[in-house]
Amino acid sequence: MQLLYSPTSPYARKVRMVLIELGLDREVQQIACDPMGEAAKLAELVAANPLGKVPVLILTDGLGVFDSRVICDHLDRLAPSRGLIPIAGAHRDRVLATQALADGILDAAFSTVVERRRPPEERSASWLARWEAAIRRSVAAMRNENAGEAPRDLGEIATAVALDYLLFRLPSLDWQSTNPAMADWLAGACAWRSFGATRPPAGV
Ligand SMILES: N[C@@H](CCC(=O)N[C@@H](CS)C(=O)NCC(=O)O)C(=O)O
Repeated sequence: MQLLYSPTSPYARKVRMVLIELGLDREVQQIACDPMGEAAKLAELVAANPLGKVPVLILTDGLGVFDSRVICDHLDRLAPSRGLIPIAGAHRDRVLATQALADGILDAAFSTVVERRRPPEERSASWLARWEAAIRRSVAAMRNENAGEAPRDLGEIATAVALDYLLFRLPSLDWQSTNPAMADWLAGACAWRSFGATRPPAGV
């Protein structure tokens, strides 16, 4: 299997953390690509995912599996003994809803990053304000037990990825000062091996 990813993509980071936590990282060749780069260099990416987005997992039969939630579900079924997604019941709903909240923060944050790169006269102040409000409400809604030595489930992985992406790309939001409990939780999550091994490169 191959994973097309970008080192700065938080959605790809979630998948890469899942690979490590499930002990599958050696079975998947990870190939870096820039989805926002030159169209001519993206033939392999768009062949695997017509949306032109990373991450994409290319299975041994050539099928491109996307998006990150579908990839995580696929990988989790390959390693049922570890299991990051509960098989059924209210616990499953909670884990998947936690992932959805974290991914929703990423959607708003990624849109903000892209919007801020446009010329000032083309930026939409109303969309930027709407995304910021959604991020602030969503971080305020986050709850977690103390971070253990390793993530308990996919919801915890997605939460750590989303909060760290905000620090990486939108530090001026300063979500920590209004959410100190989640800041403490993230400080604990920083010790996870999968978190440290997938940090985005500085200065990109
Ligand atoms: N919902 C998708 C989002 C993936 C996504 O937006 N990836 C970004 C990189 S962080 C991308 O490839 N963007 C390229 C584009 O929007 O054209 C997932 O969970 O995989």
